Amino acid sequence: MSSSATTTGRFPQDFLFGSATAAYQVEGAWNEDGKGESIWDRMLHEHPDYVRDRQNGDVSANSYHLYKDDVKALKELGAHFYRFSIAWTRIMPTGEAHKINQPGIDYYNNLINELLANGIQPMVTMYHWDLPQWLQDLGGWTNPIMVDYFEDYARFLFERYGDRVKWWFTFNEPSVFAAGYATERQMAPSLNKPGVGDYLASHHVLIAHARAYHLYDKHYRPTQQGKVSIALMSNWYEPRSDSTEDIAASDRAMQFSIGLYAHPIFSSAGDYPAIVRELVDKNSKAEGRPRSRLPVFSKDMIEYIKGTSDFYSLNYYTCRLVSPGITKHDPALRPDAEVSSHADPSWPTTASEWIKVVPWGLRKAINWVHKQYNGPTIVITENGVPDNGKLEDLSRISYYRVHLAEVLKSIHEDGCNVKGFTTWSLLDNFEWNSGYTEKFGLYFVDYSDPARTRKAKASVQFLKQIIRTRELPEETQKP
Ligand code: GBE
Repeated sequence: MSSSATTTGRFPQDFLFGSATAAYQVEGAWNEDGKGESIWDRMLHEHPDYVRDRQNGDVSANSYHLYKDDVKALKELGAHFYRFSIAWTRIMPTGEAHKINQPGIDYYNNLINELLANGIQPMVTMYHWDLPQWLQDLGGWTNPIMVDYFEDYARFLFERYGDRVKWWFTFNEPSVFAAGYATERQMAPSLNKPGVGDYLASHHVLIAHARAYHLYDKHYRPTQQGKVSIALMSNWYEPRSDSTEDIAASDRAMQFSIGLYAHPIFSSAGDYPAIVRELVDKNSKAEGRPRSRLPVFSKDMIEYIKGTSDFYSLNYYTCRLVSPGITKHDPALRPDAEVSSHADPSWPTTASEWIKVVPWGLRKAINWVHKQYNGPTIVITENGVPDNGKLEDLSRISYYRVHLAEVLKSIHEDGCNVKGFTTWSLLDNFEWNSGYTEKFGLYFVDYSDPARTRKAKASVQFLKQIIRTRELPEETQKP
């Protein structure tokens, strides 16, 4: 008998299941009804060669027009919530709060109302990478004035939607989108200022996050009673061996990829992790710079940022083995981390180059967060894998089976406070630099059909049963 259900128990009564998307990846309608231009619109219109199939999000799954179909899909799945993002440029075409776009506001009102009418809670990401180009022209996240613009935007969202939206994420994966300031041809804005642009952007993003949190806390929480968090890419970096060097490399990898963002917010000390401060300062000095490439928070700012999240939002996809050295491919492992990373050749591969199936890495990541940050409530805000294009997505079923089993272990055996799980993604969508070649959806989207019809893959029935019964089916049982 190989039942994970009997060995690891069930998902608690209050555990929530849902699915996620992001505006640029699904909405399409990139210039309709007054929407402004975002940095992804600009970058991919100018440089189609940055994307494997030279496609972009202009039309995508057309959720701007087909959101009712998306809600039907969520309903069929039995999802408790839908995590979607708002395109800043739909609400404020330039990013400026005195120029608002009513059709954009209506769109999210309609989506939110449709979700609630179907018993599905909206979870809203304010920023999933699509900055208004107008703000990028001012320097984007490298300019501290962005903190004010983001606060204006957050205020508007709380004001207009907070009566119905009770779950907010300020940012999705700052470690990933800050890489747009460090690299070329990948993330927008493709600024290629490694070790400078990415830290500067991250610094201002952390302050902007804290501003939005305090704004909510002070002015909206008393009446709206919701929660605010920030979604952090939280892949696991396993030491390559049990040598002290490799264990130290693993710690550095975790501190540079996660701690850089989580430590200022979730730790009791606040501020950047000591090892990050130490290494970037040391390297900046060795380079002959007059100051560190990693900006410094004042004492007041450290206090201001500390504690600004109501729970920990954990995105997990995969794992790497690490030892001392340098990594080129993983932007979260900046050269300052002095870490070299590899996938173990024995790990099962997937339709995505970078995702290897390493479910125990999820359990380790959850436990790491639990220990580092005093046992916060954790919601898994993304987990998923692309398939090979067939409706019988057995590889996705087995990916979720093994990852959900690790979530159960982290709850029942490790005592971690995990309260929710989110599949990435509801729909086949625009997968950034991979275009439409990587299909992460529980629902197939027919991109050859202008109607963009959605069809449930086999994993929908599998997940639906888990959501209904709160337990993992036997391995032998057909989904
Ligand atoms: C998340 O990011 C995003 O939140 C979501 O928008 C995205 O669709 C989803 O995951 C799936 O990717 O040289 O093969 O290693 C790695 C994931 C490219 C962050 C993969 C780009 C991870 C950033 C290329 N990475 N991705 S390589």
